[in-house]
Amino acid sequence: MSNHLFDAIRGAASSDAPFIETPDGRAWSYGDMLGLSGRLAAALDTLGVQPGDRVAVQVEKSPEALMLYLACLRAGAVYLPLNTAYTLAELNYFIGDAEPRLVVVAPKSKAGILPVAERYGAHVETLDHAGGGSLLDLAQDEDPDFLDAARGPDDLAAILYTSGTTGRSKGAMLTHDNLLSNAAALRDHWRFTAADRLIHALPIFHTHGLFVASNVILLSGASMYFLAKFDADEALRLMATATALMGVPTFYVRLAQHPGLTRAATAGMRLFVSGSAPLLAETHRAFAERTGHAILERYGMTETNMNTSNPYDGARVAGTVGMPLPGVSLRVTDPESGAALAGGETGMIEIKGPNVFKGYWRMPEKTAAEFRQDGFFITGDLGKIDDAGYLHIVGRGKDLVISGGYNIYPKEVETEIDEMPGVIESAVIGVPHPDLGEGVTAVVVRKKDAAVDEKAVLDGLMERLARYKQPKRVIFVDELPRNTMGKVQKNVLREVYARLYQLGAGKADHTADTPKRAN
Ligand code: MCA
Ligand code: AMP
Repeated sequence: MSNHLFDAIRGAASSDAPFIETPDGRAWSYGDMLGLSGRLAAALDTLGVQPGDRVAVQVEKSPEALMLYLACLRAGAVYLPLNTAYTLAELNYFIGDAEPRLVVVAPKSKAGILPVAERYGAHVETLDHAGGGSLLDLAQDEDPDFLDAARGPDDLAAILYTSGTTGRSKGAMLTHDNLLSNAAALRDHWRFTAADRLIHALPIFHTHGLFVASNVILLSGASMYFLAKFDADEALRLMATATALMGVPTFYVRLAQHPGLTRAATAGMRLFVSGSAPLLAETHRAFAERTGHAILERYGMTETNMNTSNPYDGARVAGTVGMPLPGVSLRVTDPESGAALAGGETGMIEIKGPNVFKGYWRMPEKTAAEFRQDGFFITGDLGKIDDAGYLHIVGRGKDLVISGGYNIYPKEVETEIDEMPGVIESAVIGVPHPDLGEGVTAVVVRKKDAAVDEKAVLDGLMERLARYKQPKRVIFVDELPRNTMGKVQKNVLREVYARLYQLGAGKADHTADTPKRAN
C-alpha cells in the first residue's frame, strides 16, 4: 500500500546512515528511525487510532517525539502538534475543536489534561523526553515491521493551529502532498544531500522546526544534531562538525553578539537559513562581516509552507525574501479588489501551488474568505517585487505580532485583558525589541480609581495565555488614540512606544502617557 509522504521518507533512508544525535550522546540511525516509528505506529493502531483520526501531542522536544510524528504518518493519523507553552485553558479549546482520538502529553501534564480529554472522548498517553512514558512502553512490545496505512497525496497529514485575527484559532489542514512537495522543493533548492548535518535547535510543534527542518533532512537522508532549545554557545560548538543551521532571526541576533562567531568557527558550515520573521538587514550584514556567510532568508506561513527563498547561488539580498520556489505562483494584488499590481507596487501577497493547505478544519466559511475565486490564498502579508524579481515584505495587513518567531494575535490578548476588573479597554501592539524582533506590549485604559496595575494584569494572564503571548510591558493611558471612524490607531501607539525596549529606555518614561489623538 502506498503512503505518499512516508514512502518518500523511506526511499531516502539508508538503514546504517546516522539520523539524529543529541547532546547527551544518544544516537539514532535511519534503521532505528524505521524500527521505532514502526513500533509506535503499531501502538497507535492497538490503541484504536484509525486513518484520519487526530492525534494531539504536547510534549517536550525529543527524538522520540519526532518518531511519534512519523508514526502518525505511517498509521494514517492526522498529527496535531501543540506548543508546550500552551496553558490548560488554551488546550481545552484545541482538544474540543479537533476532537482527537488520542492525546499524548508529558507525564507531568497528565493529571491536568485527563478531565479535558475525557470531556471530548479522547484517550491520554504519555511520552517522556528522556525516552520513557506509557506510549513507549506500549511500543516496546510491538512489531517494528508495521504495514503503513494507505494515504494519498490529498489525505491529511497534520493540522496546525494558527491564531485568528478575530476570535478563535483555526486549524490549518495540511495534506501529505503539501508537506512532501514543499520539503522536496527546499531540499533541491538548498542543495541538501546525505552528507549534510543540520543543527536543529527549533521547536518541533511548528512548521519551521517540524516540516522545513525535519522533513528536509529526512528527504535528503541527512542527519541532525537535535537540541532541546537554542543556545548560542552550543550551536557554535557544533558548527565544527555540522553543515547547516535553520533558525528564526533571534538565533542570528544572538550569534552575532557572541564573541565566538568567527570565520574559523563557521568554516565547515555551508548554509545558514533564516525565516518565520523579518531578519534585519543589519543582522544580515553583521553576520556576513564576521563569518563571510550570507544568511539565506526565506518566507513561509503555516497555511502555505514555504513560498519564497533567496537563491542558493546568486545574490542573497538582505531585507528581501527572494523569489517563489519552483511550483509556487505568487502575485501582489490590490487588497480590496484583488486586481494584480505592477512590479514595484506594494499590495497583498497571494500564493497558489501544491504547498497551499486544504482549508481550515471545520471552518468552510473562513476558508472561502481567504481564497480568491481562482484559487490564490490571501496571505495577509504586504509586499512588493523589485526589478530583479526579489520579494520584499513591507508590512502586514493582519494585526499580528511576531516575537522570537512566535505569532501572537493581539485580539486574543486584548480579549483577556478587557475582561479583567478595573479595565475599560486595551490595545496590544508589537514594538521593536532588540532580541525578539518585536516585544508584545499592552496599552491599557483603566477605570477611574481602579487599583489594577501592571503586575495585576500580568498575574491575571499567567494561567490564561502561553508565556510568549504575555506582554513584556503593560502601559496605562487615559485614552487610546482613535481615528474619525472610532478605530484604535495602533500605528500611533507603535510610534509612541517605538523605543520602549531599546537599551536605556527607562520604565518610568512610559507610564501614564496619553498618546496624541490623531486622525
Ligand atoms: C521564550 N520566551 C519568549 C519567547 N520564547 N517570549 C517572547 N517571545 C518568545 N519567542 C519567554 C519565556 O517564556 C521565558 O519567560 C523567557 O522568555 C526566556 O525563556 P527561554 O526558554 O530561555 O527563551 P529562549 O530559549 O531564549 O527562547 C527564545 C527563542 C525561542 C530561542 C527565540 O522562542 C524559539 O526557539 N523560537 C522559535 C519559534 C519558532 O520555531 N517559530 C516558527 C513558527 P520567563 O522567563 O519570564 O518565564 S513557524 C512560522 O512562523 C512560519 C511557518 C515560518 O515561516 O517559519
Ligand atoms: P505563522 O502563522 O506562524 O505561519 O507565521 C507566518 C507569518 O510569519 C507570515 O505570514 C509572515 O507574516 C511571517 N514571516 C515568515 N517568514 C518571514 C520572513 N522571512 N520575513 C518576514 N515575515 C515572515
